[in-house]
Amino acid sequence: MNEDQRSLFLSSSSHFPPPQGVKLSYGTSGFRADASILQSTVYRVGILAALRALKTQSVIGLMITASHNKVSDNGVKVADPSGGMLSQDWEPFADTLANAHDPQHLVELIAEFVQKENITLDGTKPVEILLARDTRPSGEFLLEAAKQGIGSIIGAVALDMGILTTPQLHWMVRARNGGMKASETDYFKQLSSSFRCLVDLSPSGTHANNVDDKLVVDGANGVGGEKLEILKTMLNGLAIEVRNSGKEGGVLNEGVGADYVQKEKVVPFSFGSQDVGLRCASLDGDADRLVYFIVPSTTYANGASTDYLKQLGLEVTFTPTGVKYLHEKAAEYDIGIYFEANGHGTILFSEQFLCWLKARTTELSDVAKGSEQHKAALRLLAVSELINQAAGDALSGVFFVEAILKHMGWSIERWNEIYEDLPSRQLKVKVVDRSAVVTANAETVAVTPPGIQEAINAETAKHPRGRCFIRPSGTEDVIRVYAEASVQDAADNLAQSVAKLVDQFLGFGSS
Ligand code: G16
Repeated sequence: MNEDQRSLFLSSSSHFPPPQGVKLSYGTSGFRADASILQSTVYRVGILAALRALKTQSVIGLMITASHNKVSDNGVKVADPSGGMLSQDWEPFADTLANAHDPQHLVELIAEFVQKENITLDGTKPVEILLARDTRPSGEFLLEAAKQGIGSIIGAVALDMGILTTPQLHWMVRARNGGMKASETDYFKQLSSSFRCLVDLSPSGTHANNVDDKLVVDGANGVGGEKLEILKTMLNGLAIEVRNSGKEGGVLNEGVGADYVQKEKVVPFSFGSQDVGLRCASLDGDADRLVYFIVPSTTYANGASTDYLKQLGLEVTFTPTGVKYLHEKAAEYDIGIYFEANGHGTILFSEQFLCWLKARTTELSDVAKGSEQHKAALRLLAVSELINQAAGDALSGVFFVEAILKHMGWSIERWNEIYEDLPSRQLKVKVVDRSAVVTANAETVAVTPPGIQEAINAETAKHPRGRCFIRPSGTEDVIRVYAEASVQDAADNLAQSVAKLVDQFLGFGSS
């Protein structure tokens, strides 16, 4: 590292001392904490993103969001050149950077890493980092810290894309690295044209059964509602009403949003008896989760969905919670589909499979054009454009679901009937130290604290079809408890008794 670079680091890092007495870690979805302590972390992630761009010689993304967390929290995460999450091998360096105290030490750590990774810091090959944030008020000053971090690396250029959904930023990074146009308008155009294409390819006569009724969307008082308002003006024939868009004065993620609807099993603020029979959907704060529901009960996947998918002959595999694990697994298939129960998810198509599909659409004889086989290939290609392959995207998800319902001629009730959910309950328990729970087998077994898994097993055995597990949250200071059983009361009781166990083993002893 040359002297200019060294002194640039020293002077800029002295403005961003890390918070005292806090150890931060790049968790399930980047760093998350109360926004007031995040300035130095975001500055350092700016440095990390710039180094990642130099290392890969590609466009990198930096998103400031705390997604479903409360409005006073914020967070930061990096999007890799593919548009996916930061490669997991770089996470330990992110932790080291975030927790380094003295500016001199920080510079030494960076110099060492740059040498190990063979990164050239002479500005001869400039790189770009796309920055965006959600609607949290703290996003503005945190974005400034990220710019300072990027600016402290010679040859790294920060491009502020403004307020975006998280999946929009991931999409832009992927598109730019693929040599495609990547503005917000390009994103809207791709979604709307592939949606129109799918609707045009729907079998005729499938628009019956109330499927043309309007869709009512809860925007979680976040960025998604506002973007959906723009997108819907580009589409005829789809009536969408957006509520909780944030303009009505509601608070982000408070009594609204996909996390609230799915975990609490209640309808969001401003939804009620007037909406019975309508198709409703809920986004989360940064619009990367989507949950469809009907008033008064929610429809989302649980253990019963696994059985259903297996019955269809599909291969089902498990990973720990977190899209960063799921995405990596899905990328191993020609078509990899992952959706978490909480509404995150997307579909990945391998390049090889897409090439094969394209060949199917062009190589067919004139007679075969217009055949069912031809249409099926065109549909799959349109799906690969509509679905955001960089990251799970609630906006693209809405249009994908709407296209499928139109294609099948299904109402939301009909969709809900394809299998029956097992009753379930999720609870969270505040604990002194969430890292005291260590899990194994894709988070289905708690290895520590000793004895807790045996106690959970004993509770679970009391309930027919009981299933229960605990895991430390990757985004909040809590332990999550998930329980299923043959009837709702039993699922509720199982979750309650295991929450008590968690509290006895490592909590504050309050329950
Ligand atoms: C993030 C991840 C999700 C994961 C969720 C789990 O969601 O992106 O893949 O399901 O965390 O959160 P926890 O560990 O607290 O249960 P988000 O929407 O907060 O970015």
